[in-house]
Amino acid sequence: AMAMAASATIAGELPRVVSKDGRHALMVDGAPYLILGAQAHNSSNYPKALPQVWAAVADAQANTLEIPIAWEQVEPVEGKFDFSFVDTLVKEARDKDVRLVLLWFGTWKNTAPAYLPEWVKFDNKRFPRMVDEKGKSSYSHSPHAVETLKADKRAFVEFMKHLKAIDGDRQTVIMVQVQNEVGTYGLVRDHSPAAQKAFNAPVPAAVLAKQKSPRSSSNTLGKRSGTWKEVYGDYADQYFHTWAVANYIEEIAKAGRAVYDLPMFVNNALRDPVEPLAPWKGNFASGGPTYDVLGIYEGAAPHIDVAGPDIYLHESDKIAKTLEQFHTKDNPLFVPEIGNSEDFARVAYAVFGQGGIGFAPFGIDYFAFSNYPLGSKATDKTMTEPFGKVYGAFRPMMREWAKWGFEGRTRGVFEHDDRKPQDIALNGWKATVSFRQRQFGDSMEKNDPVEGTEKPNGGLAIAQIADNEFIVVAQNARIKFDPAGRNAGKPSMYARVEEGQYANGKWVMERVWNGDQTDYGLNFGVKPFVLKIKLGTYQ
Ligand code: N0T
Repeated sequence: AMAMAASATIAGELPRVVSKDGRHALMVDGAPYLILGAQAHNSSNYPKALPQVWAAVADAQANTLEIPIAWEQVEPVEGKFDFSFVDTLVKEARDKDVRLVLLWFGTWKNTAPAYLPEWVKFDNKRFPRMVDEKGKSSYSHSPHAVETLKADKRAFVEFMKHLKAIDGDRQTVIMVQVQNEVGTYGLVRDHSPAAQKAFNAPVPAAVLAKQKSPRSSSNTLGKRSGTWKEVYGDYADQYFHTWAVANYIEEIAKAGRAVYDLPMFVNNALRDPVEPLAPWKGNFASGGPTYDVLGIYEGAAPHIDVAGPDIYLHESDKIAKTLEQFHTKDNPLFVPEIGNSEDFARVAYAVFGQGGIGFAPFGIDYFAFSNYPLGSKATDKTMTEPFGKVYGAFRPMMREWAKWGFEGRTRGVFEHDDRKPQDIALNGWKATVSFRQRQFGDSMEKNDPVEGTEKPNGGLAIAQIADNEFIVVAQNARIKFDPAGRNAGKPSMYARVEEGQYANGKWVMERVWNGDQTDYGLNFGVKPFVLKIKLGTYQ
């Protein structure tokens, strides 16, 4: 009955992000949905580019495509709108049975004004850029500029109106990203007269309610209300700029949702996730939704449901830390971008296992443009294949998985650079996940490493679907179970291990694993698959 309920969807219900007990779900057609995502390249928002995008999306087995819609493209002449690309895109997505997440490239794209229509780009009087203490222009537009906000908002509202008109009955488009990687490099905040005035005004109550002041020796004032400087000390410039950008985004998101109420999110070009927190010193884009200021976005931008990390850091400790930092009781874990090189594929197990709502490698697109060194050197099937393997295993049960995640039944790990085993605490059981193991035999042979495990590429996600029952999907990993908690100290063994898959909400068994296949733990090789495991204890 549980499985049936998971697949019972209601077409026509608007997608929304729901939260309960610190867990989150993206509801699509009335039921939790897992974004097995893929993001197209930055210049693939034209009809002629789409065939190469769809081919890559299909090979990656993605169920959702993230793709830009640029302000320059929809309003090339002020007040004249052209949504013909959106029409083509939505039609083709329906034909391919792929959902869409649209990325609004407006005032800021990677902090910069590159996607502004020409009539905005060069009219600094009407659409001013930020200025430093000496009045020198930054490259990046000011979040305090009334006319820029008005113009961006108008274009965005037209876009949302159009979406509602063509897709309001069907929701091919399930989410919208407002701007892309906002913030500013090289200048902590605007110093225009309007900005100065706001900087010396009291911090808005909505921000105070959500954003604590970091306690440190460099930040001694720490008042609970007052001006930005009084409340946030040495962090005031960054926090103020963050509020200004968040506020600008909120105005746009709110106006867009008033016309068509789709979930909306922002993405972040990360600051270093592991170095000790310190005031901005040119080391990241000030004003973006970095992990340390998610409270400002929550307070200032209630029409934004999620802030997601764009992960291009290859070090496993930094990736793990980032997943923690962007997963809070107020912020669902959603990875809107991650590099498209093979090493990132295993991170999907952690994101899906940790209750994340989605994951999307960047550059899943056969346009001959390599994203190396952020991502893969390859632009062909060798690039999409590692993601296709993972998505292929999750896809038939993505509705079940998303529901289990929302219920708090799932856990997930990815292999770290140290290759060490990782424990997973379950209800009544402890699982140990180890890597570089042979399928048959007990310990890793030092001089005989397992082929295909030269670099870390293991991952495992587990769902506890009953007291002693689990669904496990994994690659390049071994899992073993020991009794714990209510079962602690009892001898145990497998009651039954089935390989199979979900189909239309029902588990379909393909074979029972036993003998050599279970004697040394349950071993997953290079191709992911799904096991349903029942454990038992005796006296
Ligand atoms: C991303 C993408 C695209 C380890 C880069 C990443 C996308 C944007 N920016 O291909 O431009 O539109 O959101 C910034 C990565 C910063 C460097 C990290 C060093």
